[in-house]
Amino acid sequence: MLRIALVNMPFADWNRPSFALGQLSTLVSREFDGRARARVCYLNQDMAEYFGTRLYESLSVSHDHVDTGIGDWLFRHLAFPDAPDTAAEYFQRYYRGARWEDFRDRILRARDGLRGFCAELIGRYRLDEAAIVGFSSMFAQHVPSMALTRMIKERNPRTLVVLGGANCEAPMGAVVAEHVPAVDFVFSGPALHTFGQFVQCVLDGEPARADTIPGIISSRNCRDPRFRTAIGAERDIDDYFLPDYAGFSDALDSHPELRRTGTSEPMLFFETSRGCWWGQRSHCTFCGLNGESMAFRAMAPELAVRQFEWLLDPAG
Ligand code: B12
Ligand code: SF4
Repeated sequence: MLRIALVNMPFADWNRPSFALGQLSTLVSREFDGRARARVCYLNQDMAEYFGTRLYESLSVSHDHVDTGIGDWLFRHLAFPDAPDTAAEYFQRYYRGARWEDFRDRILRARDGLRGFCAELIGRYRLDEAAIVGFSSMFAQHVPSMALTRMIKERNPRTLVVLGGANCEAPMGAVVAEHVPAVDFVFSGPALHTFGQFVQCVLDGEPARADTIPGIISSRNCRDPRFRTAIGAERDIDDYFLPDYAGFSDALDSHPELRRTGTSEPMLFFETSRGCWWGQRSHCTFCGLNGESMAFRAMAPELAVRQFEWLLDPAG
């Protein structure tokens, strides 16, 4: 049985599941039943407890912090240990003055303990024993994912580490494949076809065969324009994937402190459309979606209703 760990890193909100990882987990059970098993691991909730719920909430959503890149900066020394420390320059540029003194102390203390805590989490979730570890990267999850990737590879170089999500869509994904050797494959754009194809390559003992699949980028194919600028083939939205939320509810159960001390309420997602109705006519200048994933696609209404029924009564 191929063991796959799908990881949601900080600074994803602690109170929401990763819809992407939930879908990919369902894909694995649907297409590889008995041959591969996926589990979604909410390390962001462990990290929320580590930082303290209120500080974590503010680091992940407040514009005081989202705009300073602090989520990525905090994990920089673990992802790129050979790079010189930038704490002095960073705090010269951001969080200057007496108003931020306590915050700076708290952040530096938290940063000092991150290596030990990440090592503990790798052990707790047995990430170095998985055949494949997949990270979903949106916004400030990028460097935290690379940090853990590096630490997993140090423990077990045979674990295949892959990265996908909004931060990996072409042309960003190719740059990661080129410059971050610890990441074996990067998934650009939709992955409901490509991830299954990749798992099949691994089951066949030929992971490098994935280099021939548009939407999957490695250090070998990243300079070839056919792969560098490609996104994965789209799966019909009416090919219905209920997300696997089991890992999310387990994580909430094992971190009651978050609900007790946080200001956010847990919530679940549903998907009834993809792309953007507005953007396909008039693309906003600050938008992170590219032209290829912009076309609006709506789910058949009866499937949307079935999804709501499932959300309201998952056992029914
Ligand atoms: C829903 C949504 C939200 C929700 C929920 C976010 C959440 N925590 O899950 C809310 C409203 C809370 C939100 C908030 C924010 N969001 Co938002 N959000 C979206 C939106 C509309 C959809 C994301 C989604 O779930 N799609 C459905 C899933 C299934 O698609 P997906 O994530 O792309 O996953 C597919 C592939 O990428 C791939 N994949 C993904 N992960 C992985 C992992 C592996 C291993 C593999 C193989 C493949 C893979 O496979 C999936 C299936 O095909 C996108 C825009 C968009 N249409 O994509 C913006 C978007 C992701 N958000 C964005 C931003 C910037 C933010 C904020 C930072 C805004 C802010 N300044 O506060 C916050 C961050 C909140 C936080 N800390 O978590 C940007 C991200 C840019 C970037 N490069 O990362 C996007 C792309 C919007 C944009 N126009 O630029 N967001
Ligand atoms: S930012 Fe992008 S996704 Fe949002 S409305 Fe504008 S075009 Fe659509």
